[in-house]
Amino acid sequence: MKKLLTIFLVVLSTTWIMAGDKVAEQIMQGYEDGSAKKEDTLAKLKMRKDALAKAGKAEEAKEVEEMIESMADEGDDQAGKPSGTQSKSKNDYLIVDLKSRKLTYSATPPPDLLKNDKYKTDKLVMRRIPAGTFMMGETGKQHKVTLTKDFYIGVFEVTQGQWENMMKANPSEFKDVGKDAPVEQVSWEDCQNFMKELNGRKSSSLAFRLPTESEWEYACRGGDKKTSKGFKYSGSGTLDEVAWFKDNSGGKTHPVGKKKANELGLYDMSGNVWEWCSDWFGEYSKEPEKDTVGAKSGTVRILRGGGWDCDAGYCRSALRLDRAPTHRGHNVGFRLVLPAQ
Ligand SMILES: [Ca+2]
Repeated sequence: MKKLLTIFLVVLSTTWIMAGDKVAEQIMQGYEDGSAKKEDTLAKLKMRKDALAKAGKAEEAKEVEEMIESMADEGDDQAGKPSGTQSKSKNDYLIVDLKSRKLTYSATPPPDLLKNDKYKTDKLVMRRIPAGTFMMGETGKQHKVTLTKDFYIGVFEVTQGQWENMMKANPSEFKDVGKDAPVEQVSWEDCQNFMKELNGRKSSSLAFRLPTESEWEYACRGGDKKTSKGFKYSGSGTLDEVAWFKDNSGGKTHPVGKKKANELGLYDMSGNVWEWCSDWFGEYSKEPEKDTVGAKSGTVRILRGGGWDCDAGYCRSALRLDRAPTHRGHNVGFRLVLPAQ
């Protein structure tokens, strides 16, 4: 009996040490939800790092060290400061807990955004896009569009992990790529069901939806003149820097957030998977427009951005594609929008 108990205790303590990431994650959670100060969080992370190093967990200790470094690199304007001292950009980022539907606002992206899988599975990270005006459509045929309201848009395409969290199933063809790869084989109508689930089937104030085509292109182009650098693709004139497409994808999707972000910190707007927009397809107006929502009715919905199997030309920020709302493809996914309050 005593021997069994000893084994149990050894297993228990080993498990605790193995869960290095989990402990660091819990420490970070307090910082992200604003209940812990930056200096206290840093001190706790340093203690955790030392404990891991002592226990011979060099790899885990290094991960925590990286979290500490990226936090130290941040400016002072961020979540975790007492209210009243935050700048008006305190709501630049929104972190959605997919299980509890809790929304947490922050001035900065999570320091471990690209390193911690939870932001690509159990949580959803969105960026606030300020209202503004831009030139929409193909060069030479552009028309002026003004978006009068700020909105949040996912920094990543919706992933297989996030889809599974809501729908308890994964329709994707490329399951082997991982839970952090974009969900595909989802129709426009499937996406509506996902959003119903996320928004809550009962009374709820959540209003996640697909981006309108103009919101999508505005975000893809990096916003208005103040922020956009006018690239041909989202975030670069060189597609390989920012996108998975025919020439570099190896015939499959890739985990989100592995290429360079665009001017607004959004990943994979060009390439990886095509992204559904809310609009019915319609011809553009030649006149300036505001808050466009597409044709009043139709038979095909808009897709944007190109996918892993596309030639570069299909990944241009201006390129439009349309498909029936029931269409499912192994190169078609989506990202979410939430109107800003
Ligand atoms: Ca994409």
